[in-house]
Amino acid sequence: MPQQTTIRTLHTGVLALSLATFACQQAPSRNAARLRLSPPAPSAALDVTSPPPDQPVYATLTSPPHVPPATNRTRPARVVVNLTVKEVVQPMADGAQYTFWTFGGTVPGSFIRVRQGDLVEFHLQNDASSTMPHNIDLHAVTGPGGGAPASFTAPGHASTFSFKALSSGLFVYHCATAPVPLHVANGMYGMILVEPPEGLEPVEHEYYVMEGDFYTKGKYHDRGLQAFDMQKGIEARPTYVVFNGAEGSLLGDKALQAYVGDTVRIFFGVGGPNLTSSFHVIGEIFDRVHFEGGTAFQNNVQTTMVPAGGSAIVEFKVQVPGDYPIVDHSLFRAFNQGAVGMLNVKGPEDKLVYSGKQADALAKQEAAPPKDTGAVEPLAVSTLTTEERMAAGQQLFAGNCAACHQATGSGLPGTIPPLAGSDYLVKSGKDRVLSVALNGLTGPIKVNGNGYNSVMPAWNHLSNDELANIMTYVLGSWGNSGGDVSPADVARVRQGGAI
Ligand code: HEC
Ligand SMILES: [Cu+2]
Repeated sequence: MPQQTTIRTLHTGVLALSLATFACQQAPSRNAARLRLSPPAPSAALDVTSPPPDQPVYATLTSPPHVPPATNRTRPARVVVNLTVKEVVQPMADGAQYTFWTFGGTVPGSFIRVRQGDLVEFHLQNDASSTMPHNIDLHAVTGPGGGAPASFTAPGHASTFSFKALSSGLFVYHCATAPVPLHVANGMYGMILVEPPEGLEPVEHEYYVMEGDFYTKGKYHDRGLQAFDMQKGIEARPTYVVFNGAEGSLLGDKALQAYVGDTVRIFFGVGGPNLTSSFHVIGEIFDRVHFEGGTAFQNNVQTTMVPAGGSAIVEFKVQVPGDYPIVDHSLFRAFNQGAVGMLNVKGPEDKLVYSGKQADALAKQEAAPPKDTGAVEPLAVSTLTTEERMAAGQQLFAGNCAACHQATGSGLPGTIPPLAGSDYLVKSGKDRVLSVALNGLTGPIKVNGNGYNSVMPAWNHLSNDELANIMTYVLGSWGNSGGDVSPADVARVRQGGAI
């Protein structure tokens, strides 16, 4: 149960920290080291007439975030692709499942890699357990429907068609069976890379990431199997916006990895069905972006826009170790709908490229009066025990409060009051403490004999449940007096306004 909050906490925590750091720090001379001096190799003449060689090549397909190895071929070949459509129940977020329709069992579907001029022999199988017919429209195909009419396949059947990969580029594929947006909204998309004849420049890491918007009857983080919501889809009001088919698919031990000095190439696509992504890696600059997945590229890009059914190839060298959140820079999607992943860079520091924090002093600040947004949530029936509240609260505290009050509750001398053993907590009582958390706090206060005069932000965007968990954790930790805070307590204080 406490698991439920982990990812959200992770988001808010890592993002808040990274964004703050990102906003405050300058990284001089960043670009200097990044100019690519070598122009891309010239395109070889396209050979569309040579007959396919006798021996077919069987395409290696990979699940996200992995990418098949380079084709390393100097001639076109007949490439056989075997792809099976499967309808599967998988997590959308901690505690929330969804019935995804997939190409190859994953969202996005298996990555396909061929070479310009290849003759691709495509075998689309629809698993016998499927409830629907499906097909495939590959944007790499020149021909009606991108292969859709030729590949319409009932459950338990298989279809075959062939196409010549005439143009190089990174192309989205998707199901185009009616109702098309429903099939796409259920996860039926993936990508095919058509390499130029000279191949792509070798890099240390290639990754496969796609963003998609999902529409469920339940709210974000509602638990259990979630049903598709057609109306939300039509109105483009997604419940989830995620990378690689699930919140957290690129977090924790699933974060993308690189080492200082490596070049990372991300094959990034947007399945949609509705949204355009503002693709960004916090703390990095894309050295090179093949925008829209095409041949031309642009250097030194902060955020690249990728349309639904479109792609981009982004490349960047990593110089500084640390965590780099991968986001849709339409930030509510990153903070509140799941669109955040992580690139973890290991290796030695380079303090000339990035110093880290060099000083921290209190700046004079006009304190804004706390505002009450008047948001009132319906009362959820709470089923958590105090232990579960404590565990969930610890995660939420780490993501929301620990940046200032510290994980140990010690605060920071002179600027942030302690929550550990705070006499202020004892004197104030539950409602007043909840009011502080909901509405924030400004002006001089005394905690354990020490004066503080700073600004504590309001946390009224957190749910009653989340605040109840946090305050139960605060009251029950670090030698504090204990006490169970319920969502109903939070709702009461929220409705009553600041006290
Ligand atoms: C941006 C820094 C910051 C964050 C984040 C923050 N606080 Fe505070 N908090 C403060 C400051 C500063 C004060 C003292 C305000 C003043 O001087 O009037 C304070 C005061 C408090 C107090 C009352 C004083 C005490 O020590 O008992 C409580 C309770 C409290 N915070 C709880 C929380 C909780 C719970 C969270 C997370 C939901 C949180 N704070 C997040 C900065 C922060
Ligand atoms: Cu389909």
